[in-house]
Amino acid sequence: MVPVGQVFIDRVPAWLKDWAIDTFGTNDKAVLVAGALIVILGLGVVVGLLAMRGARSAAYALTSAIGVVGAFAVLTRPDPSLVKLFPTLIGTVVSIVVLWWLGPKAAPAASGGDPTAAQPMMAVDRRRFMTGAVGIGSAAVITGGVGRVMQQRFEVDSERASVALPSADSVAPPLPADANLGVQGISPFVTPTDDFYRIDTALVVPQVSTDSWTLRVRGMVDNELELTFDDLLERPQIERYITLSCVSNEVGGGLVGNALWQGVRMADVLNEAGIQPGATQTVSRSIDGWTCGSPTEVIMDGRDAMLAVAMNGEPLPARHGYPVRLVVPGLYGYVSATKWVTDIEMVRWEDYDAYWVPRGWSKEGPVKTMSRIDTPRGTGTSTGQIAIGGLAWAVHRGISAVQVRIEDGEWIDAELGEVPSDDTWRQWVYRWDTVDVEPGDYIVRTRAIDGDGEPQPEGPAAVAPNGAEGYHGVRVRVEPPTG
Ligand SMILES: Nc1nc2c(c(=O)[nH]1)N[C@H]1C(S)=C(S)[C@@H](COP(=O)(O)O)O[C@H]1N2
Ligand SMILES: [Mo]
Repeated sequence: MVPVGQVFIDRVPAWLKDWAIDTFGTNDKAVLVAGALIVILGLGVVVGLLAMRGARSAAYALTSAIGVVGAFAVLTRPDPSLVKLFPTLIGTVVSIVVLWWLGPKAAPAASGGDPTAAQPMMAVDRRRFMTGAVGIGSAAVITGGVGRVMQQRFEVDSERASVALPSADSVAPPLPADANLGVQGISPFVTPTDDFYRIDTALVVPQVSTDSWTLRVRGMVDNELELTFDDLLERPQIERYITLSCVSNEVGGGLVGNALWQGVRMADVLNEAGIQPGATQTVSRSIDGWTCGSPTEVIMDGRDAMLAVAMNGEPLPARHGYPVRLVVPGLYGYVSATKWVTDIEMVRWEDYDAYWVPRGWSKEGPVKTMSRIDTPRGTGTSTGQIAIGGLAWAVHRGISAVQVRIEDGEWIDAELGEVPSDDTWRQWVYRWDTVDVEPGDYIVRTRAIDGDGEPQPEGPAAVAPNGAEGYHGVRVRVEPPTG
């Protein structure tokens, strides 16, 4: 079922996927899994009905067809293996055995000459059918990967716990004292790993062991490289705070986070491979076949683009790309942040379009300047001094100012938190004194100005094809003063 779902994810038209993400948020995978279970159960019922109606060969044929589709889905995934075929094969065989088991017992009843016996025999058949359906359903669910996935997850988690990370040769600039302004409701400057958003096309988180992991660097290079995980750990390590954001993040949304990343500069590795002239695109591939294309110029321009092995001081969690992922400050994740990366190929810009490009997203994806209000949010009401605050980012250009506007008033500068570099988001707060403000509802908006003095685009623009634009606004209710 997982491979069938994955093939579905990779083939569905972009509009359907966007609709699913809009409707179900980042729970779209859970919905897909639930949907697939319902389809499997539905097919089970059809098979059962065919068997009950005496169309036994049709039941066998449908069961086998489902098996063939499942096997096809497994075999057309990247990295097919016999082990991955087992759940499908076992599921199909179990289903056929159940059908066969239902058969012989029903047969004597059906051949009995007494027509009045048909009613009770039918009831027995139903009971048997229910048992059979439950059997088929359980077999599908159990062999469908749940157990296998859990088991593998635990395997990589325990391996991850024993990875010894080298200390960084170039440590992150120290976190300024007021990177966090201490305002309740603003997301912390460093996003705790467990709260960090997750976006990828993988239905099941790939479990990649450091023992089997290698990174190939190939294509338009003078010397192909193949690095093991140990090779990577032996190289000079940098450690940097970098804000990562998703092109699908709506204005005011949460598909953005800031972490302390550790790893090896991509430029060091690519220089060692020797980039040939004209290799304007750096294509990276994940073990699950997902692909990503970044401008080589951006990766080589001196910024801290890295092959990351750690996040917030620990080996990457499986869901964030263990054992190695890319992080490139200033580019949206879909054009830079390949998780479970195993392959880098240098090609010409015009020679290749990565995963999201034929699906309607721009080939280039620089992060757009954005400011978000974290507090107040929702229906809270306030009196006196109201702290309006949040985060703003223009990754790699930096934030020089954040402004707030109440209704159609003037833009007022907010107070800014300090940052360790231009590659992170920045906290801000505006303390609105409402003592002389008429009680009522006010729309409060924010915008940022980047490090080059460019104001945030007013938009509005949708997330597709290259990132949302617009001023985030919230409604703030000012209450009459009490006492
Ligand atoms: N292998 C793989 N890497 C991937 C993706 C993916 O689908 N597969 N999605 C990218 C996108 S769109 C984003 S926004 C970031 C998100 O990284 P995170 O899940 O660690 O927050 O990962 C990027 N890397
Ligand atoms: Mo993304």
